[in-house]
Amino acid sequence: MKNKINRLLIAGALTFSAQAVIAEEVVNVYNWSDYITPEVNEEFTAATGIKVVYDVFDSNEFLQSKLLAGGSGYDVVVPSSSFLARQIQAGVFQKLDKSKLSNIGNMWDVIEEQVAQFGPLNDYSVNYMWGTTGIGYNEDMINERMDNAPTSSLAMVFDPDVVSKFADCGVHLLDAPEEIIPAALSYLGEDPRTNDIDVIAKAEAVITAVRPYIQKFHSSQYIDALAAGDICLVVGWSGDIFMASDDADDGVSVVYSIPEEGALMWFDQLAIPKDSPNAENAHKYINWIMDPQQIANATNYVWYANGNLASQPLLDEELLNDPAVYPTPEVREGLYISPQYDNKAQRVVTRTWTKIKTGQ
Ligand code: N2P
Repeated sequence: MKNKINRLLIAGALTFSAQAVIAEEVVNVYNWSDYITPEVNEEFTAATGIKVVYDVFDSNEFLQSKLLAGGSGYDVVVPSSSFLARQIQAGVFQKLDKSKLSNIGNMWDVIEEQVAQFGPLNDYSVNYMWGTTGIGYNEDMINERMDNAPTSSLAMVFDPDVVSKFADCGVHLLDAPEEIIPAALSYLGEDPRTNDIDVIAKAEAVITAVRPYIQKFHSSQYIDALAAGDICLVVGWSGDIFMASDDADDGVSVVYSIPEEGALMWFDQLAIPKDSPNAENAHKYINWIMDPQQIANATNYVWYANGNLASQPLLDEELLNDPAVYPTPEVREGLYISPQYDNKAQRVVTRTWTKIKTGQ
């Protein structure tokens, strides 16, 4: 009897330590909200035994403050290219070990070339998804308030005579200074990528003039709010607006338009912080995401284009053929990439944004 109890205790201890070993196999991923289908992570765990601890954010600035503080504990993070370029310079990231990325050949050179404009990003990262920043609106609510509203122009949000008509149905702007300030400049016909602080000041004037009509600066709540008919207009991210359209309540029609004045085309990149606790697993995770079927499943779910050429035959045709998701070369001509601010312009942009938001 006693022996039996001992055996049970030993068996229990063994089970416990075996679990402890399994529990050590994790990858800590920090990605944008509403940007994946859960099966991608579940199937990764089923295939590798590595648990995915998945946290989300909705702001590059927020991610950056965690990375610069160090010791974030994350193994894989997803900054946008302009931010990633600065973070690489600040020494936050390790180079990818491409010998561990057997799926690297699936990536799309067109996107790699775009990303390379920001610096040696392809040594440190691979593309997750990319998209545009444009206008999302509720068709009926806009039509009720204005005949022939300029729905494909940034006048929708930056012309006080226009946006004031929509203030009562709810207008959101992204809380993303490095996207909204360039948008205001492109509305003015100025270079959206400028570092000239006198030109940046013109954006401040534009946004300040419409500030009374903006209900909120926020970068994720607009998905549900648009879908429920709680807001009627947003400057937001392409796939998020498609998602709102897809999820919309009965009778709610949500539309995305790429502004005719030009729109930002951004690239979100998978990268491994230098202090990643599980860099080996991080490489396995990134390689999994580069599997054409996995990233196709994610794109088919979130409606963002990805940088994986081999995934294209696996995408819903509706997505691949939609120029608002995969812009045609003509549409692409109207798109610009993020500004790269020097320190001075950066400080001005940050200060300007606080001033705009707080109204001081
Ligand atoms: C997904 C947000 C897209 C990321 N919800 C914008 N860089």
